[in-house]
Amino acid sequence: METRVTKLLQIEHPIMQGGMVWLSNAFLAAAVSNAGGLGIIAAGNAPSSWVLEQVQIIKKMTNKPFGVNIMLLSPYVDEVLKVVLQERVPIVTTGAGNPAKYIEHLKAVGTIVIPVIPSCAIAKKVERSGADAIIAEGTESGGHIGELTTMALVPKVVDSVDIPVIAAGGIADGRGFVAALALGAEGVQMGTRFICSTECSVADEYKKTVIKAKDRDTMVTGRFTGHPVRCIKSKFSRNLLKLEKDGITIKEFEKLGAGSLRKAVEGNVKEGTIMSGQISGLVNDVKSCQKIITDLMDESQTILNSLHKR
Ligand code: TUI
Repeated sequence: METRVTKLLQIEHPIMQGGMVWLSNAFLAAAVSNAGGLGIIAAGNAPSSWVLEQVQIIKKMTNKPFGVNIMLLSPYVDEVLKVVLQERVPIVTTGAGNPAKYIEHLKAVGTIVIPVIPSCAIAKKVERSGADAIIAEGTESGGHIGELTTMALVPKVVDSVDIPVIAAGGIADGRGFVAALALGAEGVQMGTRFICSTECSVADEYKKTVIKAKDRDTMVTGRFTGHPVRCIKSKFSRNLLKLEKDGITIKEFEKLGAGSLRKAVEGNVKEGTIMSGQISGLVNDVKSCQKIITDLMDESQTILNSLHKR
């Protein structure tokens, strides 16, 4: 399938893998890129030495395009940016903030810049600042989220900008992919689906928790901090929400939350934060990135054919 997104990124399928903090490393990203999608390494809160190492690994694992996601709340943003510029990373996505001031530096070395945005106002701002495309991410997503649903956000963003729009949030199969195309998106980004891939190095307990999750098993903590996070309900996250309601301060909240994602990623799902999207309820198996992408494209073709027949 060819769209402006496949042409811009020079990839076979308009499918990107979300830059998930502590989950999206070079091994996952290389698997997605080798399967014809766009793999993305998440810089997250890691120092630039880790990002450099991951970029060097992925360059050995694939000749295909790949990206790095810069999480703008990270204390290491400036040093990560330096590594990304030095290494001539082909594509950069950004999250958790407005990347306007970084765009011209990245574009100056030929990097394609695709910010993740939660609203039309920010979409327009980053388009004016020179973004090549945008990822419109609905509140169904895992991790740090905006307020609008994918269904309400994507068509509105499509109408508000001229650059290509990639839909994210609540997409895990061919049905979601075709729906995103119907909303005017020219590609999708998926996170949760790729957590449950053979190549994702997260602990098995994390994958099992996503697979076990039903439709209503995610919750949002930290709304009062201005940085709400969607995760799977657990003893830890329920307790965090209770403390929030009891009037804990932002500082105390952040102290409790710090390091909790990493704990879960390493297998301590009881005391950790299991970031995952609402679509966890639809993800029922672990399969290779190649199979995730081929199955999704096959399902989409079947749906599109049946629509034509109606
Ligand atoms: O960034 C994400 N997902 C993330 S980041 C993350 S690490 C984290 N952990 C705890 C608290 C906060 C972050 C885990 N998951 N997705 C992309 C995304 N970007 N979602 C929302 C946004 C966003 C929000 C505000 C993008 C731009 C923005 O701009 C506000 C402004 O300053 O104009």
